[in-house]
Amino acid sequence: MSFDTIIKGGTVVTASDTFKADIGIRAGRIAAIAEALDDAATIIDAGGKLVMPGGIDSHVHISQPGAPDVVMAEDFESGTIAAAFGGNTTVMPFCLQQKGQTLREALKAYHAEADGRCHIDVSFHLILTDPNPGVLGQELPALVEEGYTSLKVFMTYDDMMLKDRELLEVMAAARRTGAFVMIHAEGYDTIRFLADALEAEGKTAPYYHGPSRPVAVEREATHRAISFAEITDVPIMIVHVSNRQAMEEIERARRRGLNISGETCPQYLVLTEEDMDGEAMQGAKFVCSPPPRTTEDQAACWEGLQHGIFSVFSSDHCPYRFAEDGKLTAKAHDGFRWVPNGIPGIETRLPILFSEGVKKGRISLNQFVALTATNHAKTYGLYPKKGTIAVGADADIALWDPDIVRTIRQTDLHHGCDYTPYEGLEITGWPVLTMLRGRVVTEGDTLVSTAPEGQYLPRERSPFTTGKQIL
Ligand code: DUC
Ligand code: ZN
Ligand code: ZN
Repeated sequence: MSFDTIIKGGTVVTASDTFKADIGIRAGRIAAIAEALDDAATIIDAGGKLVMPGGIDSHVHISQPGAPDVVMAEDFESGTIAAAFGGNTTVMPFCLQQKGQTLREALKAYHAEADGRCHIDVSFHLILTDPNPGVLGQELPALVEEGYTSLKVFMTYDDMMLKDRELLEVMAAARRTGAFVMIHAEGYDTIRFLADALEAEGKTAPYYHGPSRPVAVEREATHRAISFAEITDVPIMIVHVSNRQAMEEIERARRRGLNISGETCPQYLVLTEEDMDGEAMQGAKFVCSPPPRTTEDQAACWEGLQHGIFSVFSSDHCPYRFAEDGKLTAKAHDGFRWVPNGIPGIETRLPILFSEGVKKGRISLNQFVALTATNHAKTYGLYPKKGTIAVGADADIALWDPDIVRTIRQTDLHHGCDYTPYEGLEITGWPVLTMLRGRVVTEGDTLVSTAPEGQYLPRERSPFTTGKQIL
């Protein structure tokens, strides 16, 4: 039996097992896993390496329109290249419906940006900002059938927030259609109330972004979202959870038998509120929402990852340059509330979790794979085509050197942003080769992929919505 490629002599890691094996790849898929395979056009020596499913980052923002004077520092070409260098083979950006737009108009614009430019596979979640009867009654059911099976809603931001009644209507529509709902849980009015008070006291520096969105703001919104999910009987994912109290809301809801999932991100493991304090607007480099918290909240997020309260670990890559078209607009100098929310992380998500998690003994290798690939594929309807190493799965694979020591430096990264909030962080373990459907995309510091081979992935409904729960 001959193969296009054999990955030879590595240690294969899945969400459940770790074992020595060769992997035979044919026509872009894994065709065999065995003790020893021979006979292939290409043999890749994986001796001393970990052979893991390519990462799936189910929470990234790419080419997302924002305020008129602000430009997102990433397009689909740079974003998917950076993701590949960071060991990923699929990313799931959001397609933002702007107020007054139909979902189809928003999708048309995003596909025009993405199609033909991606170096790894891509699939869109929808962001609903205008859930009118046409959107919920006609567009959404049709789009779910076409494979746009997840959506995000916001409980804050002037141009995105939904009122409580609208959140309930979206959840009810999700129940009818089988769409899976992701929630940005921070309360609009609580933030406005606190931000107004801080501004009145002249507290306008980026540091005050944190005090304007304290833990109670996130906890209250998380509790409200979970209550709405209970009332409408839908499973939901609380995204980018930053602290113990919000995590405990999810834990309590689960104990009551509710189907509530949670996600956390690198910024809540290695950054704190102190990072937003700095001279000359430096703190703006760390402004994201929810904001980074305390070391105690970091410990809580680790517990959430260890105990399965958080089933997915995503980057929430949302990059803006430290420049006039990003973090430093004229208005941003006037006050923290105008600093664009979001930080880059698409390339550093996996190394940070590997180094801080696996290498420091906080999580196992198998938990690493589950949290960064398998659970994303399962949750969002891509499994078993994506997210695992198994016969028949796409040959989306990352080879890792588990012992290489590197320091995160902006100058070494490939993302479109001009800084990294993780500058100087020492990392042990880094992906050294990323393969998409059997073709090498990146190797070491080299972009091997010359033409963008990434495909758009329509998805099945989440098993959370169909009752076939598999996590
Ligand atoms: N929410 C996100 O998911 N990303 C960046 C900013 C935000 O508020
Ligand atoms: Zn959000
Ligand atoms: Zn996000």
